[in-house]
Amino acid sequence: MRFDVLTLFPEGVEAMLGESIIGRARARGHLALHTHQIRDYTLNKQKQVDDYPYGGGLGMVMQADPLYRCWEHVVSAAGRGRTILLSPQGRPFDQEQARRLAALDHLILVCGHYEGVDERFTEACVDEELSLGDFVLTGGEIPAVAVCDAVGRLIPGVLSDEACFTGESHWDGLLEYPQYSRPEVWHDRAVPPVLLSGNHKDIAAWRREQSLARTRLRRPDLWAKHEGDG
Ligand code: 58G
Repeated sequence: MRFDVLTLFPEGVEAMLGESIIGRARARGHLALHTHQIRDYTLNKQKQVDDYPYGGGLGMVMQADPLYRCWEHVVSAAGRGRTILLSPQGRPFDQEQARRLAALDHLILVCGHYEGVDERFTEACVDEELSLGDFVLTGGEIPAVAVCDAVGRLIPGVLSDEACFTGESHWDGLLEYPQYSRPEVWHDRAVPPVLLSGNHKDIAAWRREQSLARTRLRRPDLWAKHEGDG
C-alpha cells in the first residue's frame, strides 16, 4: 500500500507517521508513505497558495492550481491512486471505511486549509471526501494522519500481534471492555478480581458485560444497531 499526503505541513505529518507502529511498518516496507509540500508547486514568487473568495466573505480559499500541479506530480510519478479530500463535508470515516480503504493499493490524501479548497480542484481530481466527525479544524492534516494510521494498521504485517486485528474483524459494533495492567493495586484502586481468577470463561463473560454496558450508556446509536441486528 502506498500513501501520498499533499500538505502545507509535510514535517508535521512526517513527525506523526515516522514514529511508532506506522513508522516501523514504513521502515520494514509494509507500506510506503510520501509527503508533498503543496507550496513547492506554486508558480508565483511569494509561493502563495491562497486567495480571496469570489463572491466575498471572510477568510481565504486554497487555490486550485498549486493543488492540481502537486496532485499531477504524484499521479505521473506513482499513478492515479484513489484521491481523498479530508473535510467536514465528507462522508463519516469509521472502521468500515478504514477496512474498505485498506483493500486499495494507493491512496492520495489532500489536506486543505483556510476556509476551504477551490471546488474546481475537488471536481477535477477528488474521488471522495471523508470527515472524521462534526467539527472543524484549521487543516486536513490531523484527519489525514488519522486515516493513514487507521488504514495502515490493517495492512497485513503492520501489527506484530496478529490477534490484534483478527479480534477486530469479528468486531460486532460494541465498544471495547476496560483493560488493566500491573500493578494489581494502583493509588488504592484494585484490578477487578475476576481478571486475576484465571477462569477464562468468567473473564470472557465479564468483558462481554462491560462491552454491552458501556455501549448502552455511552453510544445509544451503536446500541440501537446492535439490538436491531441481534
Ligand atoms: C472544503 C471546506 C474543502 C477535516 C473546507 C476543504 C478537515 C475538519 C475535518 C476544507 C478540516 C474533519 C479547510 C480546513 C478542511 C478544509 C480543513 N476540518 N472533521 N479542515 O474531518
